[in-house]
Amino acid sequence: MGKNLTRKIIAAHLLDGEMVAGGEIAISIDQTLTQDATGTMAYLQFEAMGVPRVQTELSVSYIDHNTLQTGFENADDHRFLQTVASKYGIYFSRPGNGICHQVHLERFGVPGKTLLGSDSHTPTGGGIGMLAIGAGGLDVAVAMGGGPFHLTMPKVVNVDLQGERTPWVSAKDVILEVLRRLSVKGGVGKIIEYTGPGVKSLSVPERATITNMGAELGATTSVFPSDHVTREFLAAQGRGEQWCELLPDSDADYDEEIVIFLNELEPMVACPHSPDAVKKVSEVGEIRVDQVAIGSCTNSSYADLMQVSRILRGKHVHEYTSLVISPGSKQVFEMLARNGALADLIASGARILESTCGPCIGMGQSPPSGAVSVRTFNRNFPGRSGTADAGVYLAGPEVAAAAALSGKLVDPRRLGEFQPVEMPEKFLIDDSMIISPAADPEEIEVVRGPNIKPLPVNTELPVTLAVEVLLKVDDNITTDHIMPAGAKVLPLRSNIPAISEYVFAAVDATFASRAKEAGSSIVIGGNNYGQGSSREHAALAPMYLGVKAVLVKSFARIHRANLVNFGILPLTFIHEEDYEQISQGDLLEIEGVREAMVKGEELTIINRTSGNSVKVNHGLSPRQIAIILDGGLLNHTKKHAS
Ligand code: MIC
Ligand code: SF4
Repeated sequence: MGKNLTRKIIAAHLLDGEMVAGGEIAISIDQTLTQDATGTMAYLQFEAMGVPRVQTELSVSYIDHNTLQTGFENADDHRFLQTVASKYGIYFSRPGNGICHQVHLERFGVPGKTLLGSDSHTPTGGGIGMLAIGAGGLDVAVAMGGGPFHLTMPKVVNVDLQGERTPWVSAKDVILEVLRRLSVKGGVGKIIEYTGPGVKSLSVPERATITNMGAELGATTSVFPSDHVTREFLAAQGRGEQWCELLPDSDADYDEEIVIFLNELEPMVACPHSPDAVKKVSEVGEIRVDQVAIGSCTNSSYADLMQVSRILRGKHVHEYTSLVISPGSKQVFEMLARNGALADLIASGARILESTCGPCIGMGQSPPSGAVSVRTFNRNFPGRSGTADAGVYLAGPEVAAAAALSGKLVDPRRLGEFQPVEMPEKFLIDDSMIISPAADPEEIEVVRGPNIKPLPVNTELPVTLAVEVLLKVDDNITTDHIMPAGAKVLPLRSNIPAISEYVFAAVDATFASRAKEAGSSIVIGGNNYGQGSSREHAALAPMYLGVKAVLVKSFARIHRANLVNFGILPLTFIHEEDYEQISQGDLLEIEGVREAMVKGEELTIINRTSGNSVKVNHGLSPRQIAIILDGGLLNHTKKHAS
């Protein structure tokens, strides 16, 4: 049997382990990216490693999340990030230059390279044939220092795209169909590889929409081949020489296979409050829409926004619907401005925002109470928009534009003849907002504002773990539940003591104070615990509050890795029904936990409140066990360095 593309790229970067699904492997990382909401912590960790310059082929630091400057905090963090980048050999993409994933695709992505990013949507780079993986900031810091990235060797799923889309069916509908079939946990432990004759009908930004939202499947990443479409995209970005062909072997072997007949797809939406609650627009019915938001790293490319401007040209946004548009990058924004499309958008009544994440992460534009908001984004978790009782529908740009015009959710096929947007032969190339690192790094002083507090570190795992159950939650808890974002909380990303006050705030406002009182605690959860973002604050802040372990039915990949990195023991029930045996407030104990882990013995939790006992698993590799015993990766590295 031949090799699939995923295994080819992994094999070319394999440093340790065997490529057998389920086992731990280590790969080398060619490129890294960070963004400002996770970057401050990542660079504080990098600085602590004492490496004078990044060891990667390319590292880029983007400012795109925390751009509402309602106080000094975000602006101070930007200054820290710019000086750190300059000193340590990192390119710095200034605020205004665009969303990290969109800009990276345009200006830096190279087929066949590995990219590790401190953002869960790093797999956007899979659209250009990269093996692009999201991780916690500490893992990215290690990669910048030249260290390997450890991951569980995933299964490879082939999504075979057959046929061609009919008019008004977008790339978003393709990934919504995959989400409908696989669910938000269907991709855990898997890489999704797209093949088949339908691939060539998708442009690179359309492929990137699909790989971007593979994050919502919980997949390790998603990847497209690098073909003539990729070559043309790179040439149009003035980077034709960076192209190489990358295809799976014709008889490639896959662990699983799915076939999608593109011609059978219809315009779709993901209904509140989960990206896998997918329905055809025609099934949902013509519900009133209060807000439409177009943008984000999923759907704000040049062609996306050109299509929107064509739909809106000469018409007006409905009187009770607010339309906001945030272009994905300065390149997109400037091209729209120069070709007149921006004027059409403005004339239609659209509210134009800067090229950043903006409303996607609750940085402004929260919808009104009880509103319906149609967004071209990738996540519609409860409360993420900033309005607790708003219902967010995820859709492609065509559905969003149609809703903005009619004030209702309508099938865009009603709009008449579909005019596809041609990809430009040459994109507008101007990298003046990307600052190169300093030639004389010793002259650069890293500037730290008062918002940047030192990184807290954990203590070693105790001999016996005795903890109070602080909170018991259900399935599919997101990192937005654990560590909310939004305009109020995001400026505290560099200040763990302050941000920890918001842990689980929307689930249980007493969590932080009860955690501090309890001293040592545990959280109990259901399946797919920690889905969503890569934010290590969802581990770091609970750690600061004394959370020692998390016991769930199953974990999402990045969050579990973050728990290990910060020394929180990730446990799963051996028998899922034992979830019922534990209640909030119970006192739990694992006697001799350290010794049992070293000896590879089964772990038993004794419930001191009910008298029951429950068998649990940690599933950690020997490397991870050593990290947990030392109280996290920073302690572990320090201990071994001395
Ligand atoms: C998100 O979409 O949730 C974010 C904000 O981009 C996060 C990163 C963060 O929390 O800073 C992500 O996806 O990793
Ligand atoms: Fe930014 Fe939203 Fe993309 Fe996260 S998902 S990187 S917040 S645009």
